[in-house]
Order: sequence, then C-alpha cells, then structure tokens
Amino acid sequence: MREINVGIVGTKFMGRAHSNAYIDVPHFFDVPFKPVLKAACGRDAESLKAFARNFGWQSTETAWEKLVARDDIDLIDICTSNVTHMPIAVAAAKKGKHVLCEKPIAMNADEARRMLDAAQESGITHMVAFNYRRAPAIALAKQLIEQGKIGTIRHFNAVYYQDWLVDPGFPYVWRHDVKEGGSGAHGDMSAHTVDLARYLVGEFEAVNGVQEIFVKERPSTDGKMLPVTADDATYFISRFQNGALGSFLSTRFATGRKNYLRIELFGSEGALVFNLERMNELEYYSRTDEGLAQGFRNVIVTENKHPYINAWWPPGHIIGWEHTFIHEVKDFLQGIAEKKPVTPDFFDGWRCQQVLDAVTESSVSQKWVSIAV
Ligand code: SOE
Repeated sequence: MREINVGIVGTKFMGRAHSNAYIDVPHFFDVPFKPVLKAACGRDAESLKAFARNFGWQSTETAWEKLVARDDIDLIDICTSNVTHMPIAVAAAKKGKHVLCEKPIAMNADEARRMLDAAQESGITHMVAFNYRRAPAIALAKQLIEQGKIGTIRHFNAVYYQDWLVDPGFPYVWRHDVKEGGSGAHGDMSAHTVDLARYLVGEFEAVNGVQEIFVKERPSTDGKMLPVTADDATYFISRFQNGALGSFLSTRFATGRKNYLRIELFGSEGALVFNLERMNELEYYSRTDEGLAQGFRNVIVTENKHPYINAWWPPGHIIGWEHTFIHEVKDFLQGIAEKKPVTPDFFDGWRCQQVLDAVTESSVSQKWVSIAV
C-alpha cells in the first residue's frame, strides 16, 4: 500500500484524537494510503516526548516552522490553539502539503479567507475537522433530508452544553483569552453547530446574538487572577437563505451537562433529532406514518447499510466519539488520492467563520447582522 507521511502540530486532546485516527484507519477502512506517523510537534519538549512515545510518532520538532519545512512530510495536521491555525496552514499550503485543520478554522473570517486562498493557489487538499458531520447518525440525517423525508425545513435548533466553567475557581486556560482563541464557547462550540446547520439546512442569511462572560477573572496556576476576555456563553437566532429559522446556544455553564450537543430539525413532512450523548441514535418523525402508533421513532444507526458502519461491528454494536475522527481521516485520504475536494474544506471553514464573526458583531451592536454572500 502507498504511504503518506503525516506531521502533526499539537499534542493535547485533539492531537491524541487525530493520532488515534491515523493509527486505526487502515485497520478498518480500505484507504488508498497507510498514514505514517512521521513527526509530532509541540512546544513543551517533555510532554512532546511522552506523546510521541505513546502514539508511535517517529520523530519530534519543537517549532512548527521546522516541521512544515521538512521534505519528508506530505500532510500537516493542525491541532493547536486557534491563533496559530492560519500561519501554520498558509506556510504548509505554500510548501504544497495537504492540510487538515482543527476548528474553528481561524481567529476571524479574514484569516480564514487567507487560508482558503493559499490552499486554492497551491492546489492542495484541505479539510476542517468538523468531526460531527462524520457521526453516522448525522450522515444519515443528511441522506434523509436529501431524500425529502422531512420536506421543507422550517426550524433548526441547536444547543451545545458543557459545564466545566461553572466553578469560578476553575483555572485560567488559553480558551479564556480572546487573543489566543478568537472567542470562547462561541468559536469552540457554535463552530460545530453552525457547521451542522450549513451542512443540513443551507447558508445563513442573518444573525442576531448575545454573549456573556459570567466569571470575569480566573486564577492562573501561580494564583494570580487573570481577566477572562472570551465568552462563557453565546445565544443567537438566525435566518437562513432558504427561509428556515434557527436558534443556537453554546455555553460552558450548563450545570450537569458535559458534552451535550443536541440538534432538532422540523420540516413540512417530518422531523429529526440528534443528541451527541446518544450518538448511535437518530430520532425521526414522519407525517406519512399512519395510525395510532405514529410518533418519533428511534433509529439505532448501526446497520451495515448506514453510513460508515459497514467497516465496524455487527448491528447493535455501538461506536464512539473517536470514530468520527477516523471517518474524517478516511475521507480526507480518499480526497487526496483522488485529487477531489473533500468537505468540509477551507471554504466551509471560512463560511462558518463569517457566521461566527457576524454573531459577535451583532452582540456588540445589538442589531441583526447579514452574512456577506
Ligand atoms: C472543548 O470544548 C471541546 O473539546 C471542543 O473543542 C471539541 O471540538 C468538542 O468536540 C468537544 O469539546
């Protein structure tokens, strides 16, 4: 089998999820390349060494510039904090390397546009890691929508709840700094729900939002109080170009909820509901069902005919969160081999970022903001 040499930047949560995906993908899917874990890059030499040892990365670099400059790397995978996405991606694209970038794609839409331009100029394959598109239940929802099963979509409602900031003593991390992340809960979590909305409903027309920082200062590891500059929670409503309406809430203050991402779509012919904490299931209601038993049915998305599932276990043997990344890498490798665009790509990352930026702008101006066409 042909090989593709991967260089990863970032060794934490996402670095681990992506490493696992490169290792597992050729064991389960018929992929065109076997990923070779060539080099890992991180700022802290000690944790970098442990990360490389754990996952079998063959070499290490402590500066991303060096990683990107290496001739023995074909694909750069960006799992760093948001402020570094654009410079790494643009440098990698200029060197002709394929790029898989974590979400949100960038700090703002201007940066995202630069990434898209650089990727298009160099002709590389590019992708943004909106992994929830690759949950089989979401991919099935997309198929059902395309088959007209729920008709004209009227409503898309999304909540993304986490609670790791409820404790005011929770220490300050980079995600609290708008200069490092671009935004807080919004960029981290609304990025996913906005992407799912674009995927399942279509392009946004306008948004109106409100953002809040509930805890204004947090203790650093040395006990100093540092100002929080990134939102703890963001609400917004939206109009879509096709006439649908949307509502979105992303918060890290949803006491008791750990990673609760729920979307609801109501259409003229039916409805769909997905909840990440029950990710192997898709709720479906059809107006064409008849009789007293009409109601929401719970489809267990583990049949061989369901998206991605054939590669895994027999029906009813559920898969987990990490599989979404394996599916993503599988599609990315296929796109590279076939020289075909893969979605969500940097165009999708840029369009998503335009929506995120417009919500932030609207929460300041307290007015509706249109999304540039
Ligand atoms: C943290 O809020 C986080 O890990 C996000 O960064 C991920 O994208 C999301 O999938 C889970 O929560």
